[in-house]
Amino acid sequence: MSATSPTDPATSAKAVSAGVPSLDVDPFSAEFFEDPHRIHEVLREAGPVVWLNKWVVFGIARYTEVHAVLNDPITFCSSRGVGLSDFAKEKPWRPQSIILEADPPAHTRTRAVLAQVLSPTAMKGVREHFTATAAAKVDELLARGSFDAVADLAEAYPLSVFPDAMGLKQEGRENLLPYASLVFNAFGPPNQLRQEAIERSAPHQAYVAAQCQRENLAPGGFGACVHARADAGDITAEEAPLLVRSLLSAGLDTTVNGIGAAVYCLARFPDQLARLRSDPTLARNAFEEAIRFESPVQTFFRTTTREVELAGHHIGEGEKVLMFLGAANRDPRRWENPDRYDVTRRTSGHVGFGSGIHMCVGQLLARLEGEVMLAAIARKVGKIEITGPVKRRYNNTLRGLESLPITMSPA
Ligand code: OVV
Repeated sequence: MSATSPTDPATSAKAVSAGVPSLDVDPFSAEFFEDPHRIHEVLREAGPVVWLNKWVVFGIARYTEVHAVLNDPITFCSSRGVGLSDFAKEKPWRPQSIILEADPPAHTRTRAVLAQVLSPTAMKGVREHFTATAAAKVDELLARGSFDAVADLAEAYPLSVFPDAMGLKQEGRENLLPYASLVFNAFGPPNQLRQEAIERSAPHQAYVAAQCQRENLAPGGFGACVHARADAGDITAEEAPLLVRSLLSAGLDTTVNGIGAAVYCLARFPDQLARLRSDPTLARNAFEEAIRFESPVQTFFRTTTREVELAGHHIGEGEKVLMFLGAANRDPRRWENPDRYDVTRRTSGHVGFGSGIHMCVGQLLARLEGEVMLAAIARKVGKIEITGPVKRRYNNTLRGLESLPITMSPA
């Protein structure tokens, strides 16, 4: 694959005028999903800003620029969508998210509501149950010995705690992962992954829309908590179901892929499992490092609201900028030995949860799930061995596995 190449003059004019190197790589292709790291390096080395011919957008893969764009949300807005599609030019595939796809001041109010629903105090209320459920899951899996770490652990554990914590009824929960997969595929370009997901989306969308209604959310759950904020006057009764929808969109598949990343790391780096076992208090940092190392959320876009200089390059108004979070999280300009999974690394500053005003509002819930699962593994598991073919799952935004056959032996 060539790093740079002559390009179609119609699509490259903006890049040429910006003096930006243009590349033909497709970051939403199976080839890229199978091995993003080599091409991430090509993207970083080509320059601080690149032009991606395939999708006619700017790209940034270095830590400094990704961090800068995330922290200038007025210039690099979210309200025109954080996928490839520009909502100023195309109708969104579903009603726009009122938190993810919003800018200040509208965003400030909805963000405050979800931040309160997912606050440290709210985490205290579920921590004990999440911890006991993780311990029981690891005991069950140790008794089985050999299993699929994706279906039986990375999916099974969040599915055993998150839908209950939301207050969802039992019926229809099989729609949750397909719906989330659809949402994250839909941020990508109009490739087969996105188009097929949207074609099959009607039953999943109908399920989620119904579960967002107040009467379908059990008292005490996160869903009911969102609706309670409408009573308090913080949001309108019409906004509450849309914020519940954000929790159902972003709250499950992300932690599935985060926990999956952590188990895959511990399986590949036995010395790091040994270090974690020697000090289970490292569990929370071991999870954070897995988020940096694998970056379960690989990419988001922003749209420029004005002409802007980025690393000396001119970008016009209304341009999509693709941020490679996974590449920034392994940028050797920022990280020492970036390709090493190190449970004792100082992980702060990684952009796996984003940065700035849109930084993951559910990060405490994600970290709680990751920490208690890795703490249970640290205390109970002696060895993790990969025992069969590792299969990757393809998604336009999420990085993770379809299958990870492992054998876990007790400590
Ligand atoms: C962070 C995220 C991902 C997907 C969906 C949403 C948010 C939402 O607000 O719906």
